[in-house]
Amino acid sequence: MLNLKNFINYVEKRNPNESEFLQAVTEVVEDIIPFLNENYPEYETLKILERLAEPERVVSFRVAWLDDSNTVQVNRGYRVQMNSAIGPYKGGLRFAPDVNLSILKFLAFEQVFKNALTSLPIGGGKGGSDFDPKGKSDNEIMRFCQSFMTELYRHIGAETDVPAGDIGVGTREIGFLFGQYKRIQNNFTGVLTGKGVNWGGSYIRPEATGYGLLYFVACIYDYIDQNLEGKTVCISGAGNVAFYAAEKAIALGAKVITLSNSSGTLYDEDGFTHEKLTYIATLGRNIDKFTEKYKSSSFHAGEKPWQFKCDIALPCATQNELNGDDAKKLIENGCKCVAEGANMPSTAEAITVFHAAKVFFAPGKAANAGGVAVSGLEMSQNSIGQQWTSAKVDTRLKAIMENIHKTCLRYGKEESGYINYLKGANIGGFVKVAEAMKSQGIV
Ligand code: NDP
Ligand code: 2IT
Repeated sequence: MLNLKNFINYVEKRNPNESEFLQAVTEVVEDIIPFLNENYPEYETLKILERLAEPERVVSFRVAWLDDSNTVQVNRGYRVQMNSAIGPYKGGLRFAPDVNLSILKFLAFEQVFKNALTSLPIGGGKGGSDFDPKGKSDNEIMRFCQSFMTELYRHIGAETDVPAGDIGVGTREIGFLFGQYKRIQNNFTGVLTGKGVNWGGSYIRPEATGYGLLYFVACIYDYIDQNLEGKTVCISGAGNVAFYAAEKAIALGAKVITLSNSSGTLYDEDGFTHEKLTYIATLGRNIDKFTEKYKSSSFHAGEKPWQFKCDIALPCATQNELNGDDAKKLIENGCKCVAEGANMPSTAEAITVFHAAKVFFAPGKAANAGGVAVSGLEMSQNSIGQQWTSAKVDTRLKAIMENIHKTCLRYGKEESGYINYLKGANIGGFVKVAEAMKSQGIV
């Protein structure tokens, strides 16, 4: 019998000082080990869990580049190729000053389960750099991306490893990375997703994570015979995921009252509208300027959104942005549903609070899988040399999110009737990857 404590100690010993990676592994094995002891005892001798917690390959490399004042800058680039049992490694690239191996390993580990849940043939990976894009010129971003790809290109490929965006990496960066890959390899191929729609990208990819998150939340409410009409929503972040989550929430009849970034939280008691969101998009990171135009709003410097009364909370910024105290505050204020647009935004303490209060808690690996799902659809379109309409991609995205919701119900429904979405997602993702690993032998 596998023992939870022993396994966590084993992972901790092998990966010292990697707190985020340990947190992500713990969050999964707490559900997997009891399930596995009961249903798949043979996986212990096959060391399936030990293998899942060990990246197939990690590359780390120097990225040197010249800034606009002709000063040499040195950053560190990484790619964590976690698991390829069900398809080529797939997952985003993050450019942010706090990027380190622990963060990329946690993200790559989560990605393995998330990608399996989409039901598409994609393995898990993640990469990035400690490069800080804030305040950099377009030319600096381009030179950094070119230098980064000049090493990364030898480790990736349309059927090997297909990176995409994440924090600090959007269509502009994917463009510079793609241009450099094509120049080095002399090959126009689907080696990255999140490309522009007129050069190989898929419609709906920018919207996919936020839209998919709301399709998942709509499934949760549909399950209890309700809808989102009139529900109050707090969102954190003001980037790709947060923005399109807000847009879709509003379209589904909800009232979105917050957005945020690392400087603070923007609150609008009247709720954001499509017009207000369009205006926010023009403000860049200066979302506090919104209050000058809209008197119903206020900016709360240095604060998080979780103090405001809402029915639904959607953390869409970064890991560990919602702690145990925030969770308690949300519950006190009547919040009934928390769905993660970001990866691992809730701390372990916060998740314990949500489960104890029996609120719906949808983990990122299920709720934010829409982004990578449409990336998978972009890979399909590239490989057959076609581009599908927005309507077709959106319909497929919705079906994928509904299917993930069904998987969560299948493996996460408890005797009391409470749906433990975390357990459902962990087991649902695990079963597919573990069976593939077993079939492929000891590798
Ligand atoms: P963006 O770079 O577009 O936006 C990130 C947003 O989060 C910004 O508003 C940023 O504020 C805020 N933020 C980032 N770090 C912090 C921090 N430490 N404290 C407070 N706010 C912070 O990234 P995305 O929207 O793409 O990603 C957001 C989250 O969603 C991440 O966890 C990512 O892994 C996850 N995700 C992304 C997917 C995608 O397709 N893009 C798919 C699935 C998940 P500021 O500008 O001030 O830093
Ligand atoms: O966390 C994620 O799922 C992403 N950043 C998207 C990955 C992808 O390959 O589209």
